[in-house]
Amino acid sequence: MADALIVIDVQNDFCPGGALAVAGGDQVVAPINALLQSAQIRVLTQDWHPAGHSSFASRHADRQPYDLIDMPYGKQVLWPDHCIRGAEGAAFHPDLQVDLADMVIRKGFRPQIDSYSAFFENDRTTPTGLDGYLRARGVTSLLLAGLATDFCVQYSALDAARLGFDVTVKLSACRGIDLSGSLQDALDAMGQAGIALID
Ligand code: VGL
Ligand code: ZN
Repeated sequence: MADALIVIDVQNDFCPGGALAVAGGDQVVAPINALLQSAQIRVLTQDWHPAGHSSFASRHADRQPYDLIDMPYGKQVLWPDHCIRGAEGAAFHPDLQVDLADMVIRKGFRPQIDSYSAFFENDRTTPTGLDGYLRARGVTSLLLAGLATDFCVQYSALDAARLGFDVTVKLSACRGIDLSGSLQDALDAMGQAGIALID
C-alpha cells in the first residue's frame, strides 16, 4: 500500500503569459513543491501535443477557441494552440521541482484525440499506462494537484476513482479555467464520485 502524488500539467502554457493561461496558475508551484518534498511516490503529467492537434481551434474552419464541437469520441472544447511538444510552452514551470519526480507521463500526443486525464484519452478507454505503473508500485491512494481543476485535474480524479483508487484533490494547489460554470460542475462531479476535496 503506497500513496502517490500526481501533479497535473504545471506547464508554462497554463501559467500567466502562456497560450492557455489559467488565472493564478503559477500560484500552484510553491504548494506543489512542498507536497513533492514529502510524497512517497511522485508523478508529473505533461500535456504534449503535436503541432496542428485536433483539439486546436486553429485546425477547424470557422471555429474559435472555447467552441464546443462533436468529435468521433464525444464533445470536445476547442483550445488555443498550446503545449506543442518540445516548445517552451510545453515545458514545466521553471520553478517546479521536476527533479523530484519518479515518473513523467505525457498525454495528448495522438493527433486525432485529446487527453485530459492522466489515465485515459478523451474516449475514456484508451489507456495512458499510468494505472499499470501505479498498481505495479503498490499504490492505492492518490493526491492530485495542478492545472486545470475543471479539465485535466477533474478528468484524472474521476478516472482514478473509477479505477478504484482512493482519491484526494488538494484544491489550494489547483487553479481552474472556468468556462461557463465548469469549475463548480467539476467540484460537484468530484464530490459525487466520492473524491475528497481538501483545501
Ligand atoms: C488542459 C485544456 C487543454 C488541462 C489541457 O491541463 O487542464 N486543458 N489541454
Ligand atoms: Zn491540451
